[in-house]
Amino acid sequence: MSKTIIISNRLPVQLQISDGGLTATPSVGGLATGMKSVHSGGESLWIGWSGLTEEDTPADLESEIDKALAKHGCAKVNLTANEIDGFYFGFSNRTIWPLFHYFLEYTEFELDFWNVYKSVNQKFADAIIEQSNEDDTIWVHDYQLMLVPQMVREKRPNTSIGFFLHIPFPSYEIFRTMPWREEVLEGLLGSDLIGFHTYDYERHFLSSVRRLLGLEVSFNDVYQDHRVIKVDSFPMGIDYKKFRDAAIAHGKNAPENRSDFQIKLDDHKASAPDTKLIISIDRLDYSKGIAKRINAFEYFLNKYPQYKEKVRLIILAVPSRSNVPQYQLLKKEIDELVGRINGELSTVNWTPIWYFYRSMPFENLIDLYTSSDIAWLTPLRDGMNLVAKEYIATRIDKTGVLILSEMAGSAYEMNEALLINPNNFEQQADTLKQAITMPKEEQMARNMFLQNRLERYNVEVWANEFMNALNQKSEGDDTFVSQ
Ligand code: GDG
Repeated sequence: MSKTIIISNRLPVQLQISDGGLTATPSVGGLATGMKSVHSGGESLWIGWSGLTEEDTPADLESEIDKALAKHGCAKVNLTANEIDGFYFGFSNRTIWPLFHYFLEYTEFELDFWNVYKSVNQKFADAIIEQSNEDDTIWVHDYQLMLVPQMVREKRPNTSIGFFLHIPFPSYEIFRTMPWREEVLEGLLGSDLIGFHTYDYERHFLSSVRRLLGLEVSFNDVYQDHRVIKVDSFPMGIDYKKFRDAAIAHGKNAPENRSDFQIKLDDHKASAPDTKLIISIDRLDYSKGIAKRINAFEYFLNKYPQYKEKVRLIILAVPSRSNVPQYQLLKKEIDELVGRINGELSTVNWTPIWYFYRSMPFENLIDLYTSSDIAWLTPLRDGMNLVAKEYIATRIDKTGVLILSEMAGSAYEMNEALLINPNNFEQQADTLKQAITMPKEEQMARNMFLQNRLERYNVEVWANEFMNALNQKSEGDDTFVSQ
């Protein structure tokens, strides 16, 4: 029986080794949820790195780990600490991530990183070959594994292979600076279907294929060596029901069942009922524009001083890639900015910024979404940005204002939000004022459209549409004869 093979850098399962033994818990990320409809019922296998390096895996637990993963339909690729350094912290996060988010100044073109990236991609491809049959369908995810489709194609010329990129694909002018640009494009073109979040990313990719490889591109088909590769956009949705149900349950919570965090938020509201809460939630990443947002907040308070003591910015910055120097510098910059602004502007009754550098449990994330009046998300570049969608999904009474950067992929589908250019402080200050003073009826009218769309195009629909397009592609006879 044919099955679906999903491949991503990390498995959707968290392994923990302690004195009590081994535990494997499913992770609750967006990708894992979205793939539920694809990854279920024993007809699929998910291949990825377990999160434990070879050095950290006790030899006597090896088979126990394999068994624990198999229970979740997963199989692991073993990686050494050195490989993680070069492949993940190196090429993926010091070359591809900054380049694809237009941070050329942070991009490092290191031959050593590239070589490890190639060899680790080969490891993933080998694991796929070993665990799959010719008639299986393969879905590869994201920028860490861009060479895998071609590596699998070499051994499996007739297998159906899909690839989805979760981050932006940059314009040709940016992409062309990479020394290994042709190899990366060739790697991706091993797929039958290549998916992006937006039409713009798709267009950028096709332009690079045409100009760097000289291949024929017609509409959204690429013609290569008697093969036709389909390129399309599939904007990723969220698990709408999960967020909505959590918000409804949250609203019904008896006061004694409130989380400690919610009690603090409620106390704050009770003591300052006129104060508007603005939230921003991101991984601590330079692409998310957190430092600029804090500067823009200071600008806003100086431009409209009447809002001092009337607004509070809550920043949740989730630790991320702290081995990469750029992330360490950013952490320092944000610590200092928050300290300076709070030091300069705080009063006995008011601290302008509450800053949390940690990951919060899902329950507290819902506390934040449901307690805030405004969500302010200002990425400088972002493939999609799911936080924007999650915030809207949790607004049960349809109130709440979303201010969203037009540089986020989600902005293309969220026109009713207040869209801003994150580099324009003047515009952001005025938009914050607009959000603070927006009548409830207007908030509700905007959010009604947003919620309807999010409910319809949820993450399951996203996964199914991609799989259907891939299956249709392999059913159709679209090999071509070159002239
Ligand atoms: C990449 C692309 C694209 C955040 N803080 C906490 C927490 N979260 C959850 C959110 C959301 C997810 O993490 C973040 O997703 P984003 O889409 O905002 O951003 P990236 O992590 O950069 O994801 C992005 C995405 O892939 C999907 O293709 O949208 O553009 O960069 O789901 O809820 N969850 C919990 N505690 C936290 O403190 N539990």
